[in-house]
This record gives sequence, structure tokens and C-alpha cells, in this order.
Amino acid sequence: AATKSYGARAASFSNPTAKAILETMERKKSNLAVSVDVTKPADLLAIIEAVAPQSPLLPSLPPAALSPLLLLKTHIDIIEDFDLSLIERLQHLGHKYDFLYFEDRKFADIGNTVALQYSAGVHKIASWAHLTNAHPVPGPSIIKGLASVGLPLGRGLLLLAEMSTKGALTVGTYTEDAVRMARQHRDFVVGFIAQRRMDGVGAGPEDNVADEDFLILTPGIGFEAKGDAMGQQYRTPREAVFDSGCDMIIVGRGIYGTDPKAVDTIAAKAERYQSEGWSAYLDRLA
Ligand code: UP6
Repeated sequence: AATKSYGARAASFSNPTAKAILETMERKKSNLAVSVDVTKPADLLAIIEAVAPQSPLLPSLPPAALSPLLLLKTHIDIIEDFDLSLIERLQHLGHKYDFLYFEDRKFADIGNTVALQYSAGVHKIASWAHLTNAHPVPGPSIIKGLASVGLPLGRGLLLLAEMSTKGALTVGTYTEDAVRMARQHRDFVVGFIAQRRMDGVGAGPEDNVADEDFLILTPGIGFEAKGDAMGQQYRTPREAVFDSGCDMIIVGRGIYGTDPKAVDTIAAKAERYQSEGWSAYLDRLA
């Protein structure tokens, strides 16, 4: 899968969210997911407007296709004074700039509970987020619970097979078991949060993995810092996409920094991550 184009890989997936992501990547020439961990709705909207405008990479395309923003990654539970009108505003921006939504919820409970957390409560995640994610720690029942809500809606799930943080326990057989769990639920589990490709990981002789294709979204991306004060570790887009075969880079503070009002630098940084991520992908294909 690492040497096939994003567009060509859309055919390997039955899940509509996976197809939409890969087709959008191809259309927008972007493998950038922007992670916006801010607490004020106004700051969230301002950052989207800042990263969304046109990229110089593709001057011939219509405006909606020009945004480097492919996927908006939210932690919707950190938003203050949340109400569903914010989701309507996000959806309006998603149509305008042609991007999808990934709620980084990191579900980790029994199937019955995660189904409720996914569908109900204040945030009603399944009603708007194309993609969400879960820790494999409870075992396959977590997929069953989330799929009972998400699959009929055409949603997709990522499992956290590896984390970016120093000392993470997501290594060795834990990671292999996560991939085996995903392999049993290919209709709903479209890939992983991980630091490298997972195709064929943990497969036995009975598994037919020759054409296996998982989407790999990778956080912990930054040009400037090597990490933060709380255990985060950063790699460059090239290390993630070219060296490790990841499909999509997830960038947060590397783009919006500590000042969400610095709109000019946000736009320039987003474009730098997009163009570095995309050229690393083109080099990988070649
Ligand atoms: N994230 C990681 N590492 C993981 C999984 N998720 O950093 O292994 C998420 C964080 C944060 C974003 O929850 O929202 O990715 C990274 O933000 P940053 O680029 O500002 O460090």
C-alpha cells in the first residue's frame, strides 16, 4: 500500500469514510490533518479559517479544493460552552473548504458504554464525526459497541496501535494484537493511529495479507520542537511519511503555536506542513 497512490487505494476499502478520505487526499493534494486543541469556539473557528484558504500548490483548482486542510481533528470535550450550533458552523466550513471531521475521542470502555458515549450525551459524536478512534485495551468488544452505532452511518474507526509519547505502553504484542483485532473488523476499522505502517503486522500463515491496506494517521509531527514538557515526541513530515510509510500527518501546535490569533503565521505554517507532507508522499511513490 505504501507505494500506491491515495486515489488508487480508495478501491481497497469498503468503508465509505476511508474512501472519502483517500479521494479527498488525492483531490486536494494534501495529507495534512490539523489538530486544534483550543478551548474557545471562536479560536477553533478562526484557526480553521486561517488554515483553510488556498494553497499555491494547485492554482488551477476551484477554491474549495485549495485548502491544505484535509481532516479537522477535534477534542470536542475541551470546548467551553459547547452546543450543537458549533457543529453546524463546523459543518458549514467543512462544505466550504472540503474537509472531513475526526473526533479524537480515544474511547476505552466496554462496548455498551462506548456505544452510548459515541451516540449520545452532549456531543453526539457519531452524528457528525466521519472518523473517531479507540484504544484496543478492552478487546474486540469495543469495536462491536462502536460499530453498532457508526457502521450504519458509514463512519470509520481507527485503533490506537502506537502512541507518540515517551514511555508509551503501546508496543510489541499490544500493537500486534491491535492489528489482529482490526483485521477481524475491516468493514469499520479503517486504520490506526501509529508511528509506522501496520500492513501485515502480527499476521499468521492463515491470514491473507498480501494486499492489506490500513490508513495510518500519525500524530507527534513538528519541524521546530523535538517534544513538549509533557512527554510528547515530534518527528518531521518526511520522517513520518517517507521513512515510516505513514499516510497522514496530524499537526497541532506546530501550526497554531501558542497564539491562535497569529493568523498569518498559521496559514504559512499549514502550507509548509502540507507541501512537506505531500512531497514526502510523492517521493515515497517514486
Ligand atoms: N495524539 C498524540 N499522540 C498520540 C495520540 N494522539 O499527540 O499518540 C493527539 C493529541 C493532540 C495531537 O491528543 O490532540 O494528537 C497532537 O498535538 P500537537 O501536535 O500539538 O502535539
